[in-house]
Amino acid sequence: MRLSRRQFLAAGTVTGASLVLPWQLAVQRALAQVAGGTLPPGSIPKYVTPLVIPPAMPRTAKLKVRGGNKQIDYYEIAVRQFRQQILPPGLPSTTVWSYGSVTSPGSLNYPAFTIEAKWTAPVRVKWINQLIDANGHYLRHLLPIDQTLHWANPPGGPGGTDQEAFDPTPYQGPVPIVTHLHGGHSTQESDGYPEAWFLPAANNLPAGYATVGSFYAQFKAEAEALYGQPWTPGSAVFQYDNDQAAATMWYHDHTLGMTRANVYAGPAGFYLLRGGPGDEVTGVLPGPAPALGDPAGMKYYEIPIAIQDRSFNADGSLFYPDNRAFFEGLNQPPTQPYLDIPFIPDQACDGLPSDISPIFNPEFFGNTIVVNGNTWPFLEVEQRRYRFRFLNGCNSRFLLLELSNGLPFWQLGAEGGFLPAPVQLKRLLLGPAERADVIVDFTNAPVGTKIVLQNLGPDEPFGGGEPPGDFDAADPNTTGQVMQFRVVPRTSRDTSTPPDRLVLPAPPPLPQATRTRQVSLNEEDSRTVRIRTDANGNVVLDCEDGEPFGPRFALLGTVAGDAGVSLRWDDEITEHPAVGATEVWELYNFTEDAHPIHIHEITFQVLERQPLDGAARGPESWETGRKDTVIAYPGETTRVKATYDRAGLFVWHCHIVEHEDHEMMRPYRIG
Ligand SMILES: [Cu+2]
Repeated sequence: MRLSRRQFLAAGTVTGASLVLPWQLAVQRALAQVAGGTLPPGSIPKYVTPLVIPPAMPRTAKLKVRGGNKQIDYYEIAVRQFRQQILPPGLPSTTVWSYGSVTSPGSLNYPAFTIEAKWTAPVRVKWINQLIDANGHYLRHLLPIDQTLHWANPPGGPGGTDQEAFDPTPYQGPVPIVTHLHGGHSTQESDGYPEAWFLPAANNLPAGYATVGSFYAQFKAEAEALYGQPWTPGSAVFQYDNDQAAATMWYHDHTLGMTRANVYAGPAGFYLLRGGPGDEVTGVLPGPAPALGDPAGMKYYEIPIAIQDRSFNADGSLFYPDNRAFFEGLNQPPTQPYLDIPFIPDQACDGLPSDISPIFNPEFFGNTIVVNGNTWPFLEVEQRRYRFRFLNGCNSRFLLLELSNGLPFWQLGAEGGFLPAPVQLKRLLLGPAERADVIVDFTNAPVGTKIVLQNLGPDEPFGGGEPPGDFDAADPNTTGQVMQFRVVPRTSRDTSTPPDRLVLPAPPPLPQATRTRQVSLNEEDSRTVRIRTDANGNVVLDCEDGEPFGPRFALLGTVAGDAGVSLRWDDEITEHPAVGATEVWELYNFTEDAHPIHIHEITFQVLERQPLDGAARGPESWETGRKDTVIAYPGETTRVKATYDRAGLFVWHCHIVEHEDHEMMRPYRIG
């Protein structure tokens, strides 16, 4: 039996490395090269482009708060399409999307400029969808969009949005967007709810298309009443109170069923919240970070670093797969070995239609590493301490970072603010959407040293553990490298405190939990497509003796007895904490992979993890602060505790965005 990449991994997990059979080794070798577009990653020169340090996003205005003397930082930020040199000079530029201030055209960049926010000072953003051309006509998506998922579905028209469609062709219409502030403590209408998307105000929107998602009108009315600023067509006005602890946040698209493609095309940026009791560090942190009004040539010692995997074509365009065969490591017929099964809406077994989407890939691994918008950049670092805010901005890839000269990371914080104390780490594990606020001390690294930030995570789904025993590390020639640090002499005195002497503000203790919820992570194979592998290695339909084709999708749900109950995006809400309630959520992972689970609106404390048949263990040292995303390992229950303090409709989901887009997301309601 041929194993899919996922099944192979599961077999590896169960049997252990010592029992690998020869044919499995062949599969392993085949996996060593990550498939992608027509530009071979090995042909891209490394460490020729300096790291871009995203400047602070320019404000549009300062506004007075209604009935108060507080000021609001006001931004008008649009998503636009443009070309950027992501590959090194000499190679073609790439068409991407990103955010930029409409009142400062030079601010359009992938990744987006950083929004700098101050504790309790509100930030208001008018998010504008400007995915239109010079004639005001809508732009099509850069990437193939599968319409058979439960997705935004503008062609469904008003009343037919946010549903599955049965059209197997890629979507060619105007692009819906809605922005989520990841880590935000937002009112529901400002959270970027996946069904609150909006199309651009193009002058050729197709007749009959819905221009907004099913929750847009309600949230528009609520936000206009709250903030007094109208939502004009093609936009939404969100306001962020910034009343939570200082933290490394980021903003990115969250549209139902197409987040993977919207984010892969580029729109994402850092949002750094500073000040308040959560930022009261005893000692001096390395800085400064980019700020508004900085003179040219300013030196920065606090730098955000967004790591993403991408694949490219020879013409510089982004590659993202356009058919399910890619995920299976197969071809499309007639090229052998091929995947030849019926897809939605064609008939499969038992007289029933297929339930497998034709374009969608259950995960995606790029073969090139992009850091702050460039492939494999370098950064000159002085012989001093630096503060880096790492973000794993990959779609599916878990990163396991290590410095090639053995320098340690001092991790100070995670998604929800500072840890109780700095922790020294040789390796930094980051699941998709996780952040690590770290200090690296280059003081004693000799001038001229070239240090590679390496990635030892796998080029495939992560199940926990360390290489080489538990999995093969990423290809050391490509995805095993992230960026390079080049040590140069110090140009000024380093006034920062050695990391082991920093005293960090401990997160305030959470009250006793009043309720424990059991929720589940599940995976399903096809119910109507059964397959076998023929003598030529082709995977074909076999309704008589075949095995279920899979995976169809991963899901969240509840727990009954010792089994997961899978629920879909549009099933009734099952999680509704009371306003102010403190709850423990037990995340039962019944799948074969680790999933980074993100709960919107709150930050949680990771209490412990427990194998389904074993003893509990406490959180990792770097998980002892507040977090908003946690790795739930296969075959384990992960317990997280939070106070659900603000009423509203929010979501929780897996941040492998391919999973999130295809049912591994659930709404939940506070109050
Ligand atoms: Cu997942």
